[in-house]
Order: sequence, then C-alpha cells, then structure tokens
Amino acid sequence: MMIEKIYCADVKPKMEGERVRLAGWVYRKREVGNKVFIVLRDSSGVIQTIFIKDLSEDAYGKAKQVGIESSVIIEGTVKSDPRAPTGVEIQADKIEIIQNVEFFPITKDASDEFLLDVRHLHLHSPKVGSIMKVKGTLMQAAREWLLQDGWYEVFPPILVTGAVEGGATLFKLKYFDKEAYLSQSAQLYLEAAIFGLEKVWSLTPSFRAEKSRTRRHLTEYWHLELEAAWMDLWDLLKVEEELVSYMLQRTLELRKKEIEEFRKDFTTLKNSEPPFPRISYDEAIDILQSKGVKIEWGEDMGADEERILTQEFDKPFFVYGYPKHIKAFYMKEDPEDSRKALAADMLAPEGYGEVIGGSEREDDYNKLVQRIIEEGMDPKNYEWYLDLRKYGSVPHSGFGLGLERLVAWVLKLDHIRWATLFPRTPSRIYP
Ligand code: NSS
Repeated sequence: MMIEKIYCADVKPKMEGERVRLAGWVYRKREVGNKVFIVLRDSSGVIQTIFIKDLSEDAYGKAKQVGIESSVIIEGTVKSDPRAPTGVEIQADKIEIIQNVEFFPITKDASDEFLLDVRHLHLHSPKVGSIMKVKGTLMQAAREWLLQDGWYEVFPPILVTGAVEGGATLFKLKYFDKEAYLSQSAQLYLEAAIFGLEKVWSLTPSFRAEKSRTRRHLTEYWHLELEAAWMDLWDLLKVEEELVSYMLQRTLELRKKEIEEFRKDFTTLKNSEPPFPRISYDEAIDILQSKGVKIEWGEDMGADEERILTQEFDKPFFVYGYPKHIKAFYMKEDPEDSRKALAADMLAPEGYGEVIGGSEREDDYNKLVQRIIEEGMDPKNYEWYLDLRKYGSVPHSGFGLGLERLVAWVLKLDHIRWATLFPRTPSRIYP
C-alpha cells in the first residue's frame, strides 16, 4: 500500500483552489472559536491545515480530538495566505486518524538526557531530521567529489585482529576460539587496497572504547577514510581541503534552509575555500604558550588547547609536524627531523578543533617494525601489514574524517551525540 499524497513542502501558493491529500503527523494544534488549526508535519516540512465546523462537522470533530504526534491523512483545498508560516495553508474537510496518540512522552521542557532515553521518539523532531539531512548531504557531496576525482570506493572489514589507533581504546570480542576487535579505522586495509586501486576510500563505522566523556567523542562513529599511492603529506593536504571545501559549499547550496535553523552566520563555512592555512606543531605550541597555556614541546594537544588555537582562524586549518611519539606507529618519520612525524590534523574553527587526522605512511620496513615494538605491540600480529612494505611498496598517504565531528561544527551543535541517529557513549547503548 503506497498512500497517494503530496509532501507539505510541495504545496505552493500557485496551487490555490487545488484539492490535495497529505499524510503525516500532528505537529501543533490549537482551537479558536469554531476552528481547529493543525500544523501537519512530514519529512519535507510543515503546513497549516484548518478545520472549520461549518464546512465539515465530522472532520472538525475528529480534528478536535486528535492528539499531538498522531499519524493522520488530511484532505482539503489549497488556500494561499501570506499570514501562514509557508504562505499557504489547507482548508481541510477530511481527516483520517491512522493512530491517535493521547499523550506524546516528549514535551517542551524535556531534558537532554530524557531526549536521549527516548531517542527513538525524538526522531519525530524536524530539528533532528534537519541534522540527518545535512549529514546525508555532506556524504552525498563527498561521493560526488570522490567520483569526479577518480577515487574507488571499497568496503573493508569491521571484525579485525589488530589495533590501528592504540590498544587502549579497542573493543574486544570473542571470535569463536580467538580474540578479535571492532575496527577503529579501516586504514590498514585501505593501505592494502591501494596496490590494486591506487586511490581508495571507504565509509565505515569505527569503534573507540574511549571512557573519556567529552563533547567530541562517541564510542561508535562514521569514519570517512581516503588512502592514495604516490602521494606525500603535502599532496594529501590538498586533497583534504578540496574535498572538505566541496562538501561544505555543496551542502550550503542544497541545505541552506536546514543549516539556517542552527546557525545565523555562514562566514566560516563560506570562507572554507582552499587553501586552508597551515601551521606547524612548533608554531601551535608558541601560540598556546603566548596565550598563557601550560604546554611544552612534545605534549599532545587536547580539546581545550585546540579550542584556543581555533580563535586564530575563521576557516578550517592544518597543524602539521607533530612529535612522532604522540602519534600512531604507522606515520612516516620526517627525514629532516627524526623527532617528528609527517602527520597533519585538520581543525575546524569556532572552537570545534580536530575533524581529520592524516599522515604519510612509514614505508621503511625496519622503521615500521621498530615503531610497532616501541608501542608495545607484537610485530607478529602485523605480519600481513608488514608484507605491504616488501612487495612493491610505494610512498603513500591517507586520512580519516569523523563525519559527526564535521556535522557538529557545520551546525554548531553543543555535543557530537546530536549528530548521530542513535548515539553510543560509555553510558549509553540503548535505545
Ligand atoms: O584516530 S584518528 O585521528 N585517525 C585515524 O583513525 C586514522 N587511522 C585515519 C586514517 O588515516 N585513515 O581518527 C580520525 C578522525 C578524527 O580526526 C576525528 O574526526 C574522528 O576520526 N574521531 C572520532 N569521532 C568521534 N568519536 C571518536 N571517539 C573519534 N575518534 C576519532
């Protein structure tokens, strides 16, 4: 059964006098004299419908008793009215109540925690819908860019046997009589795939058993990763800024209305044209110290330090040349300074910080083994990965973008958990 209907957003003032059928949910309702006003909601938006007692006593009676978030089918005539929120409304004469809701659990004063407890019902909210539309459009834009720039999409495994980003945040599971993990990153598999496909990308869920409760960590997030043969770090940064810039400009074009629900000022988004500023880790430390932050060369930057750095920029920017020992084992050592890695993060402005982590990859077999041992891991577990440095190894680079982090910045969300359908955090795996 496919209900024949028109979407709320497709009803236009020029359709004055036409008969239409709409299906959706009761968003708002008020009664004035012998009229009932129902704002109907569907996936496209909302429209006001009016039930007048004199026009249809039966429809008026049903409209009067229907509850908020009930599912309904409404029929009526289009009336253009400049006073209506969308310039047009429906003079309704028929309403079919599919399911009446007497009391919807979410009310105006619901706390954030309660909204997350009933996230399955929170998804009725048009605001949540707008976040999901923006997220989908960012990925649609990414796909457009990747296709025209010659990248192959691949589908790496999620059940894995090795850590990519350190053992501390691995989710372990029993794999028959072996131990396995949920993937933290598709990177190692993408590195294998470049030998056949050269430029590859994937979108996968990534898992991090991060106990730290921050505004930018989920235990499960969507990870957009690219890996390319024959690219050094500087080539990679160009790919990153072009891709991200395209994602932002295209999403601004297609989802302006939704973005406006969350931010009034589009400056930083519009500014996000290549090139993005590049500062070294050394410069970043100098900036932080000059602002009174207690940080020494060699220490990692956390969310607080990054927030302070973002005050210097009105568009995304790169920090490159991090100390090797605070970064992952697979990053290539800087041939000009063995203390450093050829790594760069992309930071979003307005306090948001890291959205991308990337690097050139260590292609020297012995150095890679050394780094694996230094990290306290067993090279035996990485035999297949080490093989990649034995059979036709090439210079290569790649990066990972946290999709929810990008969404959080674009929409200025106060917490990353609002950027995903059913957020997973240390204290939440239900619903
Ligand atoms: O740990 S990363 O910095 N880097 C990697 O995983 C590389 N192996 C990716 C690669 O080169 N192919 O994570 C990459 C991005 C990071 O910049 C964040 O934007 C995001 O993934 N990220 C997260 N988002 C949400 N929640 C958590 N816990 C999280 N961890 C990383």
